[in-house]
Amino acid sequence: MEQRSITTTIPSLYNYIGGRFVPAANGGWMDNHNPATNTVRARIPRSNQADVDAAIQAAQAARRGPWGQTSAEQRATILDAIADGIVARFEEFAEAESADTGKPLWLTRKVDIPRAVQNFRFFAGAVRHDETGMHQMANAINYTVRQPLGIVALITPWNLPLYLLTWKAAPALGMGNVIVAKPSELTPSTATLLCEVIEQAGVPPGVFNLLHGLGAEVGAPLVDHPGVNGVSFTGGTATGAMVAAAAAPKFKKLSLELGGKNATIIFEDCDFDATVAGAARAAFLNQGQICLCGSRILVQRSIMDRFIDAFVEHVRDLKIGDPSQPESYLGSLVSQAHRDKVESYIALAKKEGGRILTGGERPALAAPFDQGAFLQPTVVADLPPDSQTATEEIFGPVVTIHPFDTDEEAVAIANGVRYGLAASVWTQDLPRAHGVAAALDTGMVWVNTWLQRDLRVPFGGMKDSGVGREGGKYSLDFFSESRNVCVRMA
Ligand code: TXE
Repeated sequence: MEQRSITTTIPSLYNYIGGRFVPAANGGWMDNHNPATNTVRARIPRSNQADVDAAIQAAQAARRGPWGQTSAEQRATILDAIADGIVARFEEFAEAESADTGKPLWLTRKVDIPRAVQNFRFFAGAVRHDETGMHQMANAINYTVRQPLGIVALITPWNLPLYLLTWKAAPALGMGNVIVAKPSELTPSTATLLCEVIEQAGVPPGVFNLLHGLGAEVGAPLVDHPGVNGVSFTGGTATGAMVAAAAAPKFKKLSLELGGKNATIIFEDCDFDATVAGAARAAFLNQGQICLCGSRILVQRSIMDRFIDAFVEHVRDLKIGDPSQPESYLGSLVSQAHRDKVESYIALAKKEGGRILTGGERPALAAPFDQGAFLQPTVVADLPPDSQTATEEIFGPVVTIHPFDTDEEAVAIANGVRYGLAASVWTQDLPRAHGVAAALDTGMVWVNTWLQRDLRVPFGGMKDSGVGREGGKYSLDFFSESRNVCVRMA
């Protein structure tokens, strides 16, 4: 029986285990805040090991049930039904995502929620059209079959909550796995709504389970649980290292999408106005809280002064404030604690000799947003490219600008960090673009564009930005085990 009784005036969100919405076994709760107003908007279960055990038990039962007998076509039909279910409640999802994160409502309407829908539709198609190999020998044939990986743990962050959860859940379900998902404790709402949609789309109980709570109390025991066969994690690099340390000795399949310190490389022959706008979008979309954000802008010295003037003017025009207003390009950061962290980097930048060209302060906003975690888009110049500010992931609306003279110098600065997620190159010289793209130690390179996504392409990073690739067939590979069968013919 559903346990949905509300005992306080604050709405309660629940775990979803074995098809039932339930509180944490120990009865613990924690608050969920709207960071734009610093008010409590809901409470969530503060789950722990006991809830992980219950979710894994439910998942194991579901694995043995009818889900294990479904065809790819049946699962693809369910993915399409989930997409339809999100569309039917689009506005509810968009508003919940904006309230949990503080990001503008126009952004959740334009990017977060449409992309979640697209994830399910895309992987429905990918699963329908998936092919496996056949390798013929003189006297035998080999054929490859896929089977589900089993029970997969999906651990996701707060910056693109539904977008990233569905990026993993869609291919995991499509390949026939059962799931225990753990969204960020800061952004629990859309994941909970997704459980309702998934249930209505006909996913059997126990196939998709959701646990709320803190990383250390529920994420860590989930990764560690012997019943979990694979872990797909997106989050900070330090957390990713802990996840890898727990999962590797148990030989769990692991996909890690971690942090970035991505370079926007601007050459003197770029299309100037488009580049200024592109660099600003790459720096400040989602308040700079995207692992792909271009947080270091490298500019060829011959156009440095012109670029800085135009860029700073562009950034000063970006409006910040009430996330429900369409003119607010930036909303609030995800939490007061995260704003404190970002502000500590602005202080560090000054200490390291940086010059704040614009921003650096909290904006003056009317109530209730004066209580929110807002921070002006901030541009810093004059820092050495190897300074701490210019090499560590800040994950907020702060960008540093650095000059370079030659292509080789640009590549050396771009590669001179521990991360290797993405870069963008802005030039009208195609051979130069190809040459620079080839020399960059990053999993993704955009040329004259940024965050232009085709869901078929490999997504992931090099160096400390992660292990493995997701997207298209890479996701289908991750969420399955391939078995080769060799049949002797004569
Ligand atoms: O993320 P965490 P945090 C970066 C960004 C940010 C920093 C820290 O620089 O400032 O990471 O952010 C769960 N075992 N990115 O602390 O902790 C946690 O509950 C298992 C980049 O908010 O990495 C959440 O569900 N799980 C990034 C998820 O991990 C654990 C997006 C991610 O949280 C765990 C977010 C543990 N021991 C932050 N500890 C990106 N790549 O896009 C925590 N979690």
